[in-house]
Amino acid sequence: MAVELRKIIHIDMDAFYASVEQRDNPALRGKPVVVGGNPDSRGVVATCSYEARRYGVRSAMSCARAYRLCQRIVFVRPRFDAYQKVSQQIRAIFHQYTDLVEPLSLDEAYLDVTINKPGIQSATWIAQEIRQKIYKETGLTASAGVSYNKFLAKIASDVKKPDGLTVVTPEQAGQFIAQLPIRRFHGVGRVTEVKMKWLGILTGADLREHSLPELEKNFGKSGKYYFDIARGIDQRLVVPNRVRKSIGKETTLREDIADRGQMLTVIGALAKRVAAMLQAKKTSGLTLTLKVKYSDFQIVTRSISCETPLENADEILSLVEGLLCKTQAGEKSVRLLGVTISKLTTEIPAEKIAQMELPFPC
Ligand code: DCP
Ligand code: MG
Repeated sequence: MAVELRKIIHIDMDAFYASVEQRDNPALRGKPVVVGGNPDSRGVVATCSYEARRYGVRSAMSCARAYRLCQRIVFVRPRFDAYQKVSQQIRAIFHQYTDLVEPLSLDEAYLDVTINKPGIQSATWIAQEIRQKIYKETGLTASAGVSYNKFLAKIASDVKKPDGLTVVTPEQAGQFIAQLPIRRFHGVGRVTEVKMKWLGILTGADLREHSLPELEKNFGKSGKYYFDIARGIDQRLVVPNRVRKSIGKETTLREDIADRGQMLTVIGALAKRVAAMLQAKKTSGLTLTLKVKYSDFQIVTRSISCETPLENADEILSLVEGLLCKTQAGEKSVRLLGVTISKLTTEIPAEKIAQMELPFPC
């Protein structure tokens, strides 16, 4: 029986925040630009222009380190409203083609265009049209990956960044996956990468040589996922407008940090991103959770519930410091930080919110 293959596009804006800054301030064009904190404080790089990447600057690196790598870097503060606006513009373009749009962040989404509104046969053609429309309407470039599942489309969108398009056909998939270093596989984090290398798995081809029982023995439930993706199999659907139970953001730090001030800067950036996401979803939430993963990989979470819904970064920040104090962060160094808002008001009827008398454990 012939299996009908899907047509999936993954779109990701190039150096998103930095490109918006360069667009809006011509003096920044062609220059190494970092969006984030200050080089003389404990700021962290949210992102940087491709000019800055040539010097080795990367997201999540401390701004001080970025400055050491390139002293010509111009440091710019983020303007979330501007990013939000572009995000709405690109989503409107996606919906001209399909409502099967699954946004992953402000600048990134999956589209299932197997059946699409204009009735275009070629997903590659659609991806090119979308990239052109994005450029015309926003003045910004996006890269796209086109394939028959999410896994391949996402990796493909990264291949010719910036301003590129990569197609992986079913015929090409085997070869494409075989040469991929395993760290490029979505879902393979730093820990798994180390373990895979220890097992002699460096590329997709190596992964493919391991049997399902072997992979399950070493990676538990994820073993089946790795087994499948090594063969180009990924059945995950593009799920539009997921009903979210929480909105959060976490970041694995490029280097472990032990300084609380530095942690608060990272948390501040996370709080701003979470607040922007809450605004985009027109929601707010009653519970704030801080997640901390120490250098020894132990994970702890600390939560606080409020009477009135949290919706902006300042409200989140004012509470999150207290939560950090309830962890051992600082005594122990930290490799990951996360901020999540749950009990979203969109899930709770308005009259219930008014009645609620939640404890305020502070
Ligand atoms: N971002 C952030 N902190 C991070 C990673 C990302 O604040 N640790 C923000 C800034 C980015 C945006 O999210 O501009 C999108 O993230 P991407 O990973 O897509 O990175 P970019 O769009 O900046 O660059 P690329 O061209 O590699 O996609
Ligand atoms: Mg991007």
